[in-house]
Amino acid sequence: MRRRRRARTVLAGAIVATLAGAILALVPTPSFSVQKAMRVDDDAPLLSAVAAAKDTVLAHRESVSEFRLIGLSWDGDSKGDVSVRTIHDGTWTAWTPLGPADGGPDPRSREAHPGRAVTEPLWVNRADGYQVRVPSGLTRMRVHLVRETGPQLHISASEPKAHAASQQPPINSRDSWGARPPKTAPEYASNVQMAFIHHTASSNSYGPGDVPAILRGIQSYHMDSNGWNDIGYNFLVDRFGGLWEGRGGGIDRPVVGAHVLGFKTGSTGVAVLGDFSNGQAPGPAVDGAGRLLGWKLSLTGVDPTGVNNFRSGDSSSGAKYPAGTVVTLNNISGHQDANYTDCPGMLEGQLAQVRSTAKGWSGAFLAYPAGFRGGVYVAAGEFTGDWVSEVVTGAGPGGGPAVGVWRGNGTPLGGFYAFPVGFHGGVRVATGRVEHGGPRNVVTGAGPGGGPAVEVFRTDGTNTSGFYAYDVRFNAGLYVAAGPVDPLSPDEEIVTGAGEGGGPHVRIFSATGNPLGGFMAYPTNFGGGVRVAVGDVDGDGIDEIITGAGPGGGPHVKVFKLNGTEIGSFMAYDPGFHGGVYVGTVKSPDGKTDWIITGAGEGGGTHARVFDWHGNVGGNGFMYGPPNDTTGVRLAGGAFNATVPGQVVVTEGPGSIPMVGFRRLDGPAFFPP
Ligand SMILES: [Ca+2]
Ligand SMILES: [Ca+2]
Ligand SMILES: [Ca+2]
Repeated sequence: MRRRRRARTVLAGAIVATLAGAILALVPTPSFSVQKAMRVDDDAPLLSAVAAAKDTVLAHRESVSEFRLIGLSWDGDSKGDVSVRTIHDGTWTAWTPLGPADGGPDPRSREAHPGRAVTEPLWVNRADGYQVRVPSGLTRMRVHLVRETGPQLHISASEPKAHAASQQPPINSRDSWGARPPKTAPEYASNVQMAFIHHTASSNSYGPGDVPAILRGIQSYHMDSNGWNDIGYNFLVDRFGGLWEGRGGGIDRPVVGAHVLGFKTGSTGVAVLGDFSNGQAPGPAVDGAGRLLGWKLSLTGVDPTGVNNFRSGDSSSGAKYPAGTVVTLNNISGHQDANYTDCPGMLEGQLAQVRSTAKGWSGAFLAYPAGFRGGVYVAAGEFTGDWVSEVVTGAGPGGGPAVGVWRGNGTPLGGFYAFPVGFHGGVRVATGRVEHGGPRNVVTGAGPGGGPAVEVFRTDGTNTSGFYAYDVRFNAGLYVAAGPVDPLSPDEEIVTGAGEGGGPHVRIFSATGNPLGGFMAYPTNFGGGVRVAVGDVDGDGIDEIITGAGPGGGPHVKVFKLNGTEIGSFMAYDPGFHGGVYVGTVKSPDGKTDWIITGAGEGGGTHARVFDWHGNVGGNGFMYGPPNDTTGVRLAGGAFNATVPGQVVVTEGPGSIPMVGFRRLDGPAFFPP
């Protein structure tokens, strides 16, 4: 046995800094030019009959001061077809229909202004004339022209803000688009339970530098023409994937918007800038909406792929769901799911992708830079004396041997390299009180190419011991677990399982490498490797050793005593699944024993299951990722939040973002304080 000590670099700060930098790099920084405040001018044009179209009248104005956004209003209800075209430098645009502005505040709210119909605003970029076609007989028809006027704005094109230690994506603040303050203080709901996606009537060819002006134009129209308190949407997403704070009041608070009749309280409204009536929303915008909602919904523990029952508060005539109606809606829905509208156009068909992306970003925190796709190994243990578990992560293949120690809310407690910096085979992790008389340790095992090295650390990176678990030539990698499996020694033990390409050899050691036992967990010709966990599954006060077969072997889980006696054996998934199975343990609800938790290996869905040691199903289990996710899932049990029963920390395999999430045994996400 060999003992190795080397200088360890504490990485917590570096990991966080790299993380923030990687996220910020994803969004292009818009270029800003001279910008001015926006104002709505009301025009009352003369109307003339249209020869070719009965019951339609036309208004025509040219050589007016430049305007950037246009909309109409009249007394009474929305009726008939309204369309508009504009002229700039002598060139007319095509006719564009203007739908009713159906995303208003609830009829009885203080923002409602009944008695006047308003169309959606249309962003025209630059125009100096217009024609509108409207049904004849409209009373007090007005054309609203939003113009850049007034004082020049000093817009700070600063980098959008992101929280380094959570998955909050960078969001451009209201200052960055020159928002006007709301007329009165914002209203708040008790929480956010769902999200609605919208599109906006605007060109799909705007540049990044146009976005602040578009937002100011929409805000002016909503405040001055619609009479609302502020811009109606809580967030806006541009076609480049940039995220923008909409309605004021705090991006992480349940600000009541004015975006969907009957359901605005307790929902958040996200508008994608563009008209998707006849085409799909661009990929970066769909991705941006997903990343935004993965974070926003996570603040209240809402599953982005789930459904729930919502009660309409819409008492307006012609409501799709009259007040009091309970409607089952996706937690991320399109505007048209709640109101009579075509919004958000073909983006409605892309909402599955938004939900799926949101789910991927709905974990508690990123353990490594967002672009890292090597997968994350995970363990849990109590390091700080507060009875609340911490999380230990090990980077998967390709990522350098970086280990992180985290509070459940993503605050880093420690970080270090478990092996030489140039090693990229991945780091498997476990926790246990293995160091004689010492604190709880982090135990690491090298992935493929790292030799049979096991290392023992304290959370500050101090390397207290290390040894080779197998023959020095063994290079297939190994899995580790730690716990009190041998009652004859005062400290906890380290359990190793040979990796893919090795035999099914499980060994037990003291922290200094003193061998205490070993056995073959599967037939000796099985070369798929053995994942290991420990837990007292039979309640005798001594931990058993749980094994999960690696790839090629079927999802075979076994339970052993220290001396190799097999006391349990079952298939965790369909026997035809050969992607391997990860194992862990979690306290059973009565607290008397540990249950076995399993995660499907790579190639499988993110299916987590719960068993007792006989293989009886002990809980519902859950799918962690979206249905089409085949990265597999790794997990460890712990006590991360005193108010939540049966808790696991979850990560995914190669191909997924390096997110750490938390689930109850019956599936719902939760977020440690
Ligand atoms: Ca703790
Ligand atoms: Ca012991
Ligand atoms: Ca036991």
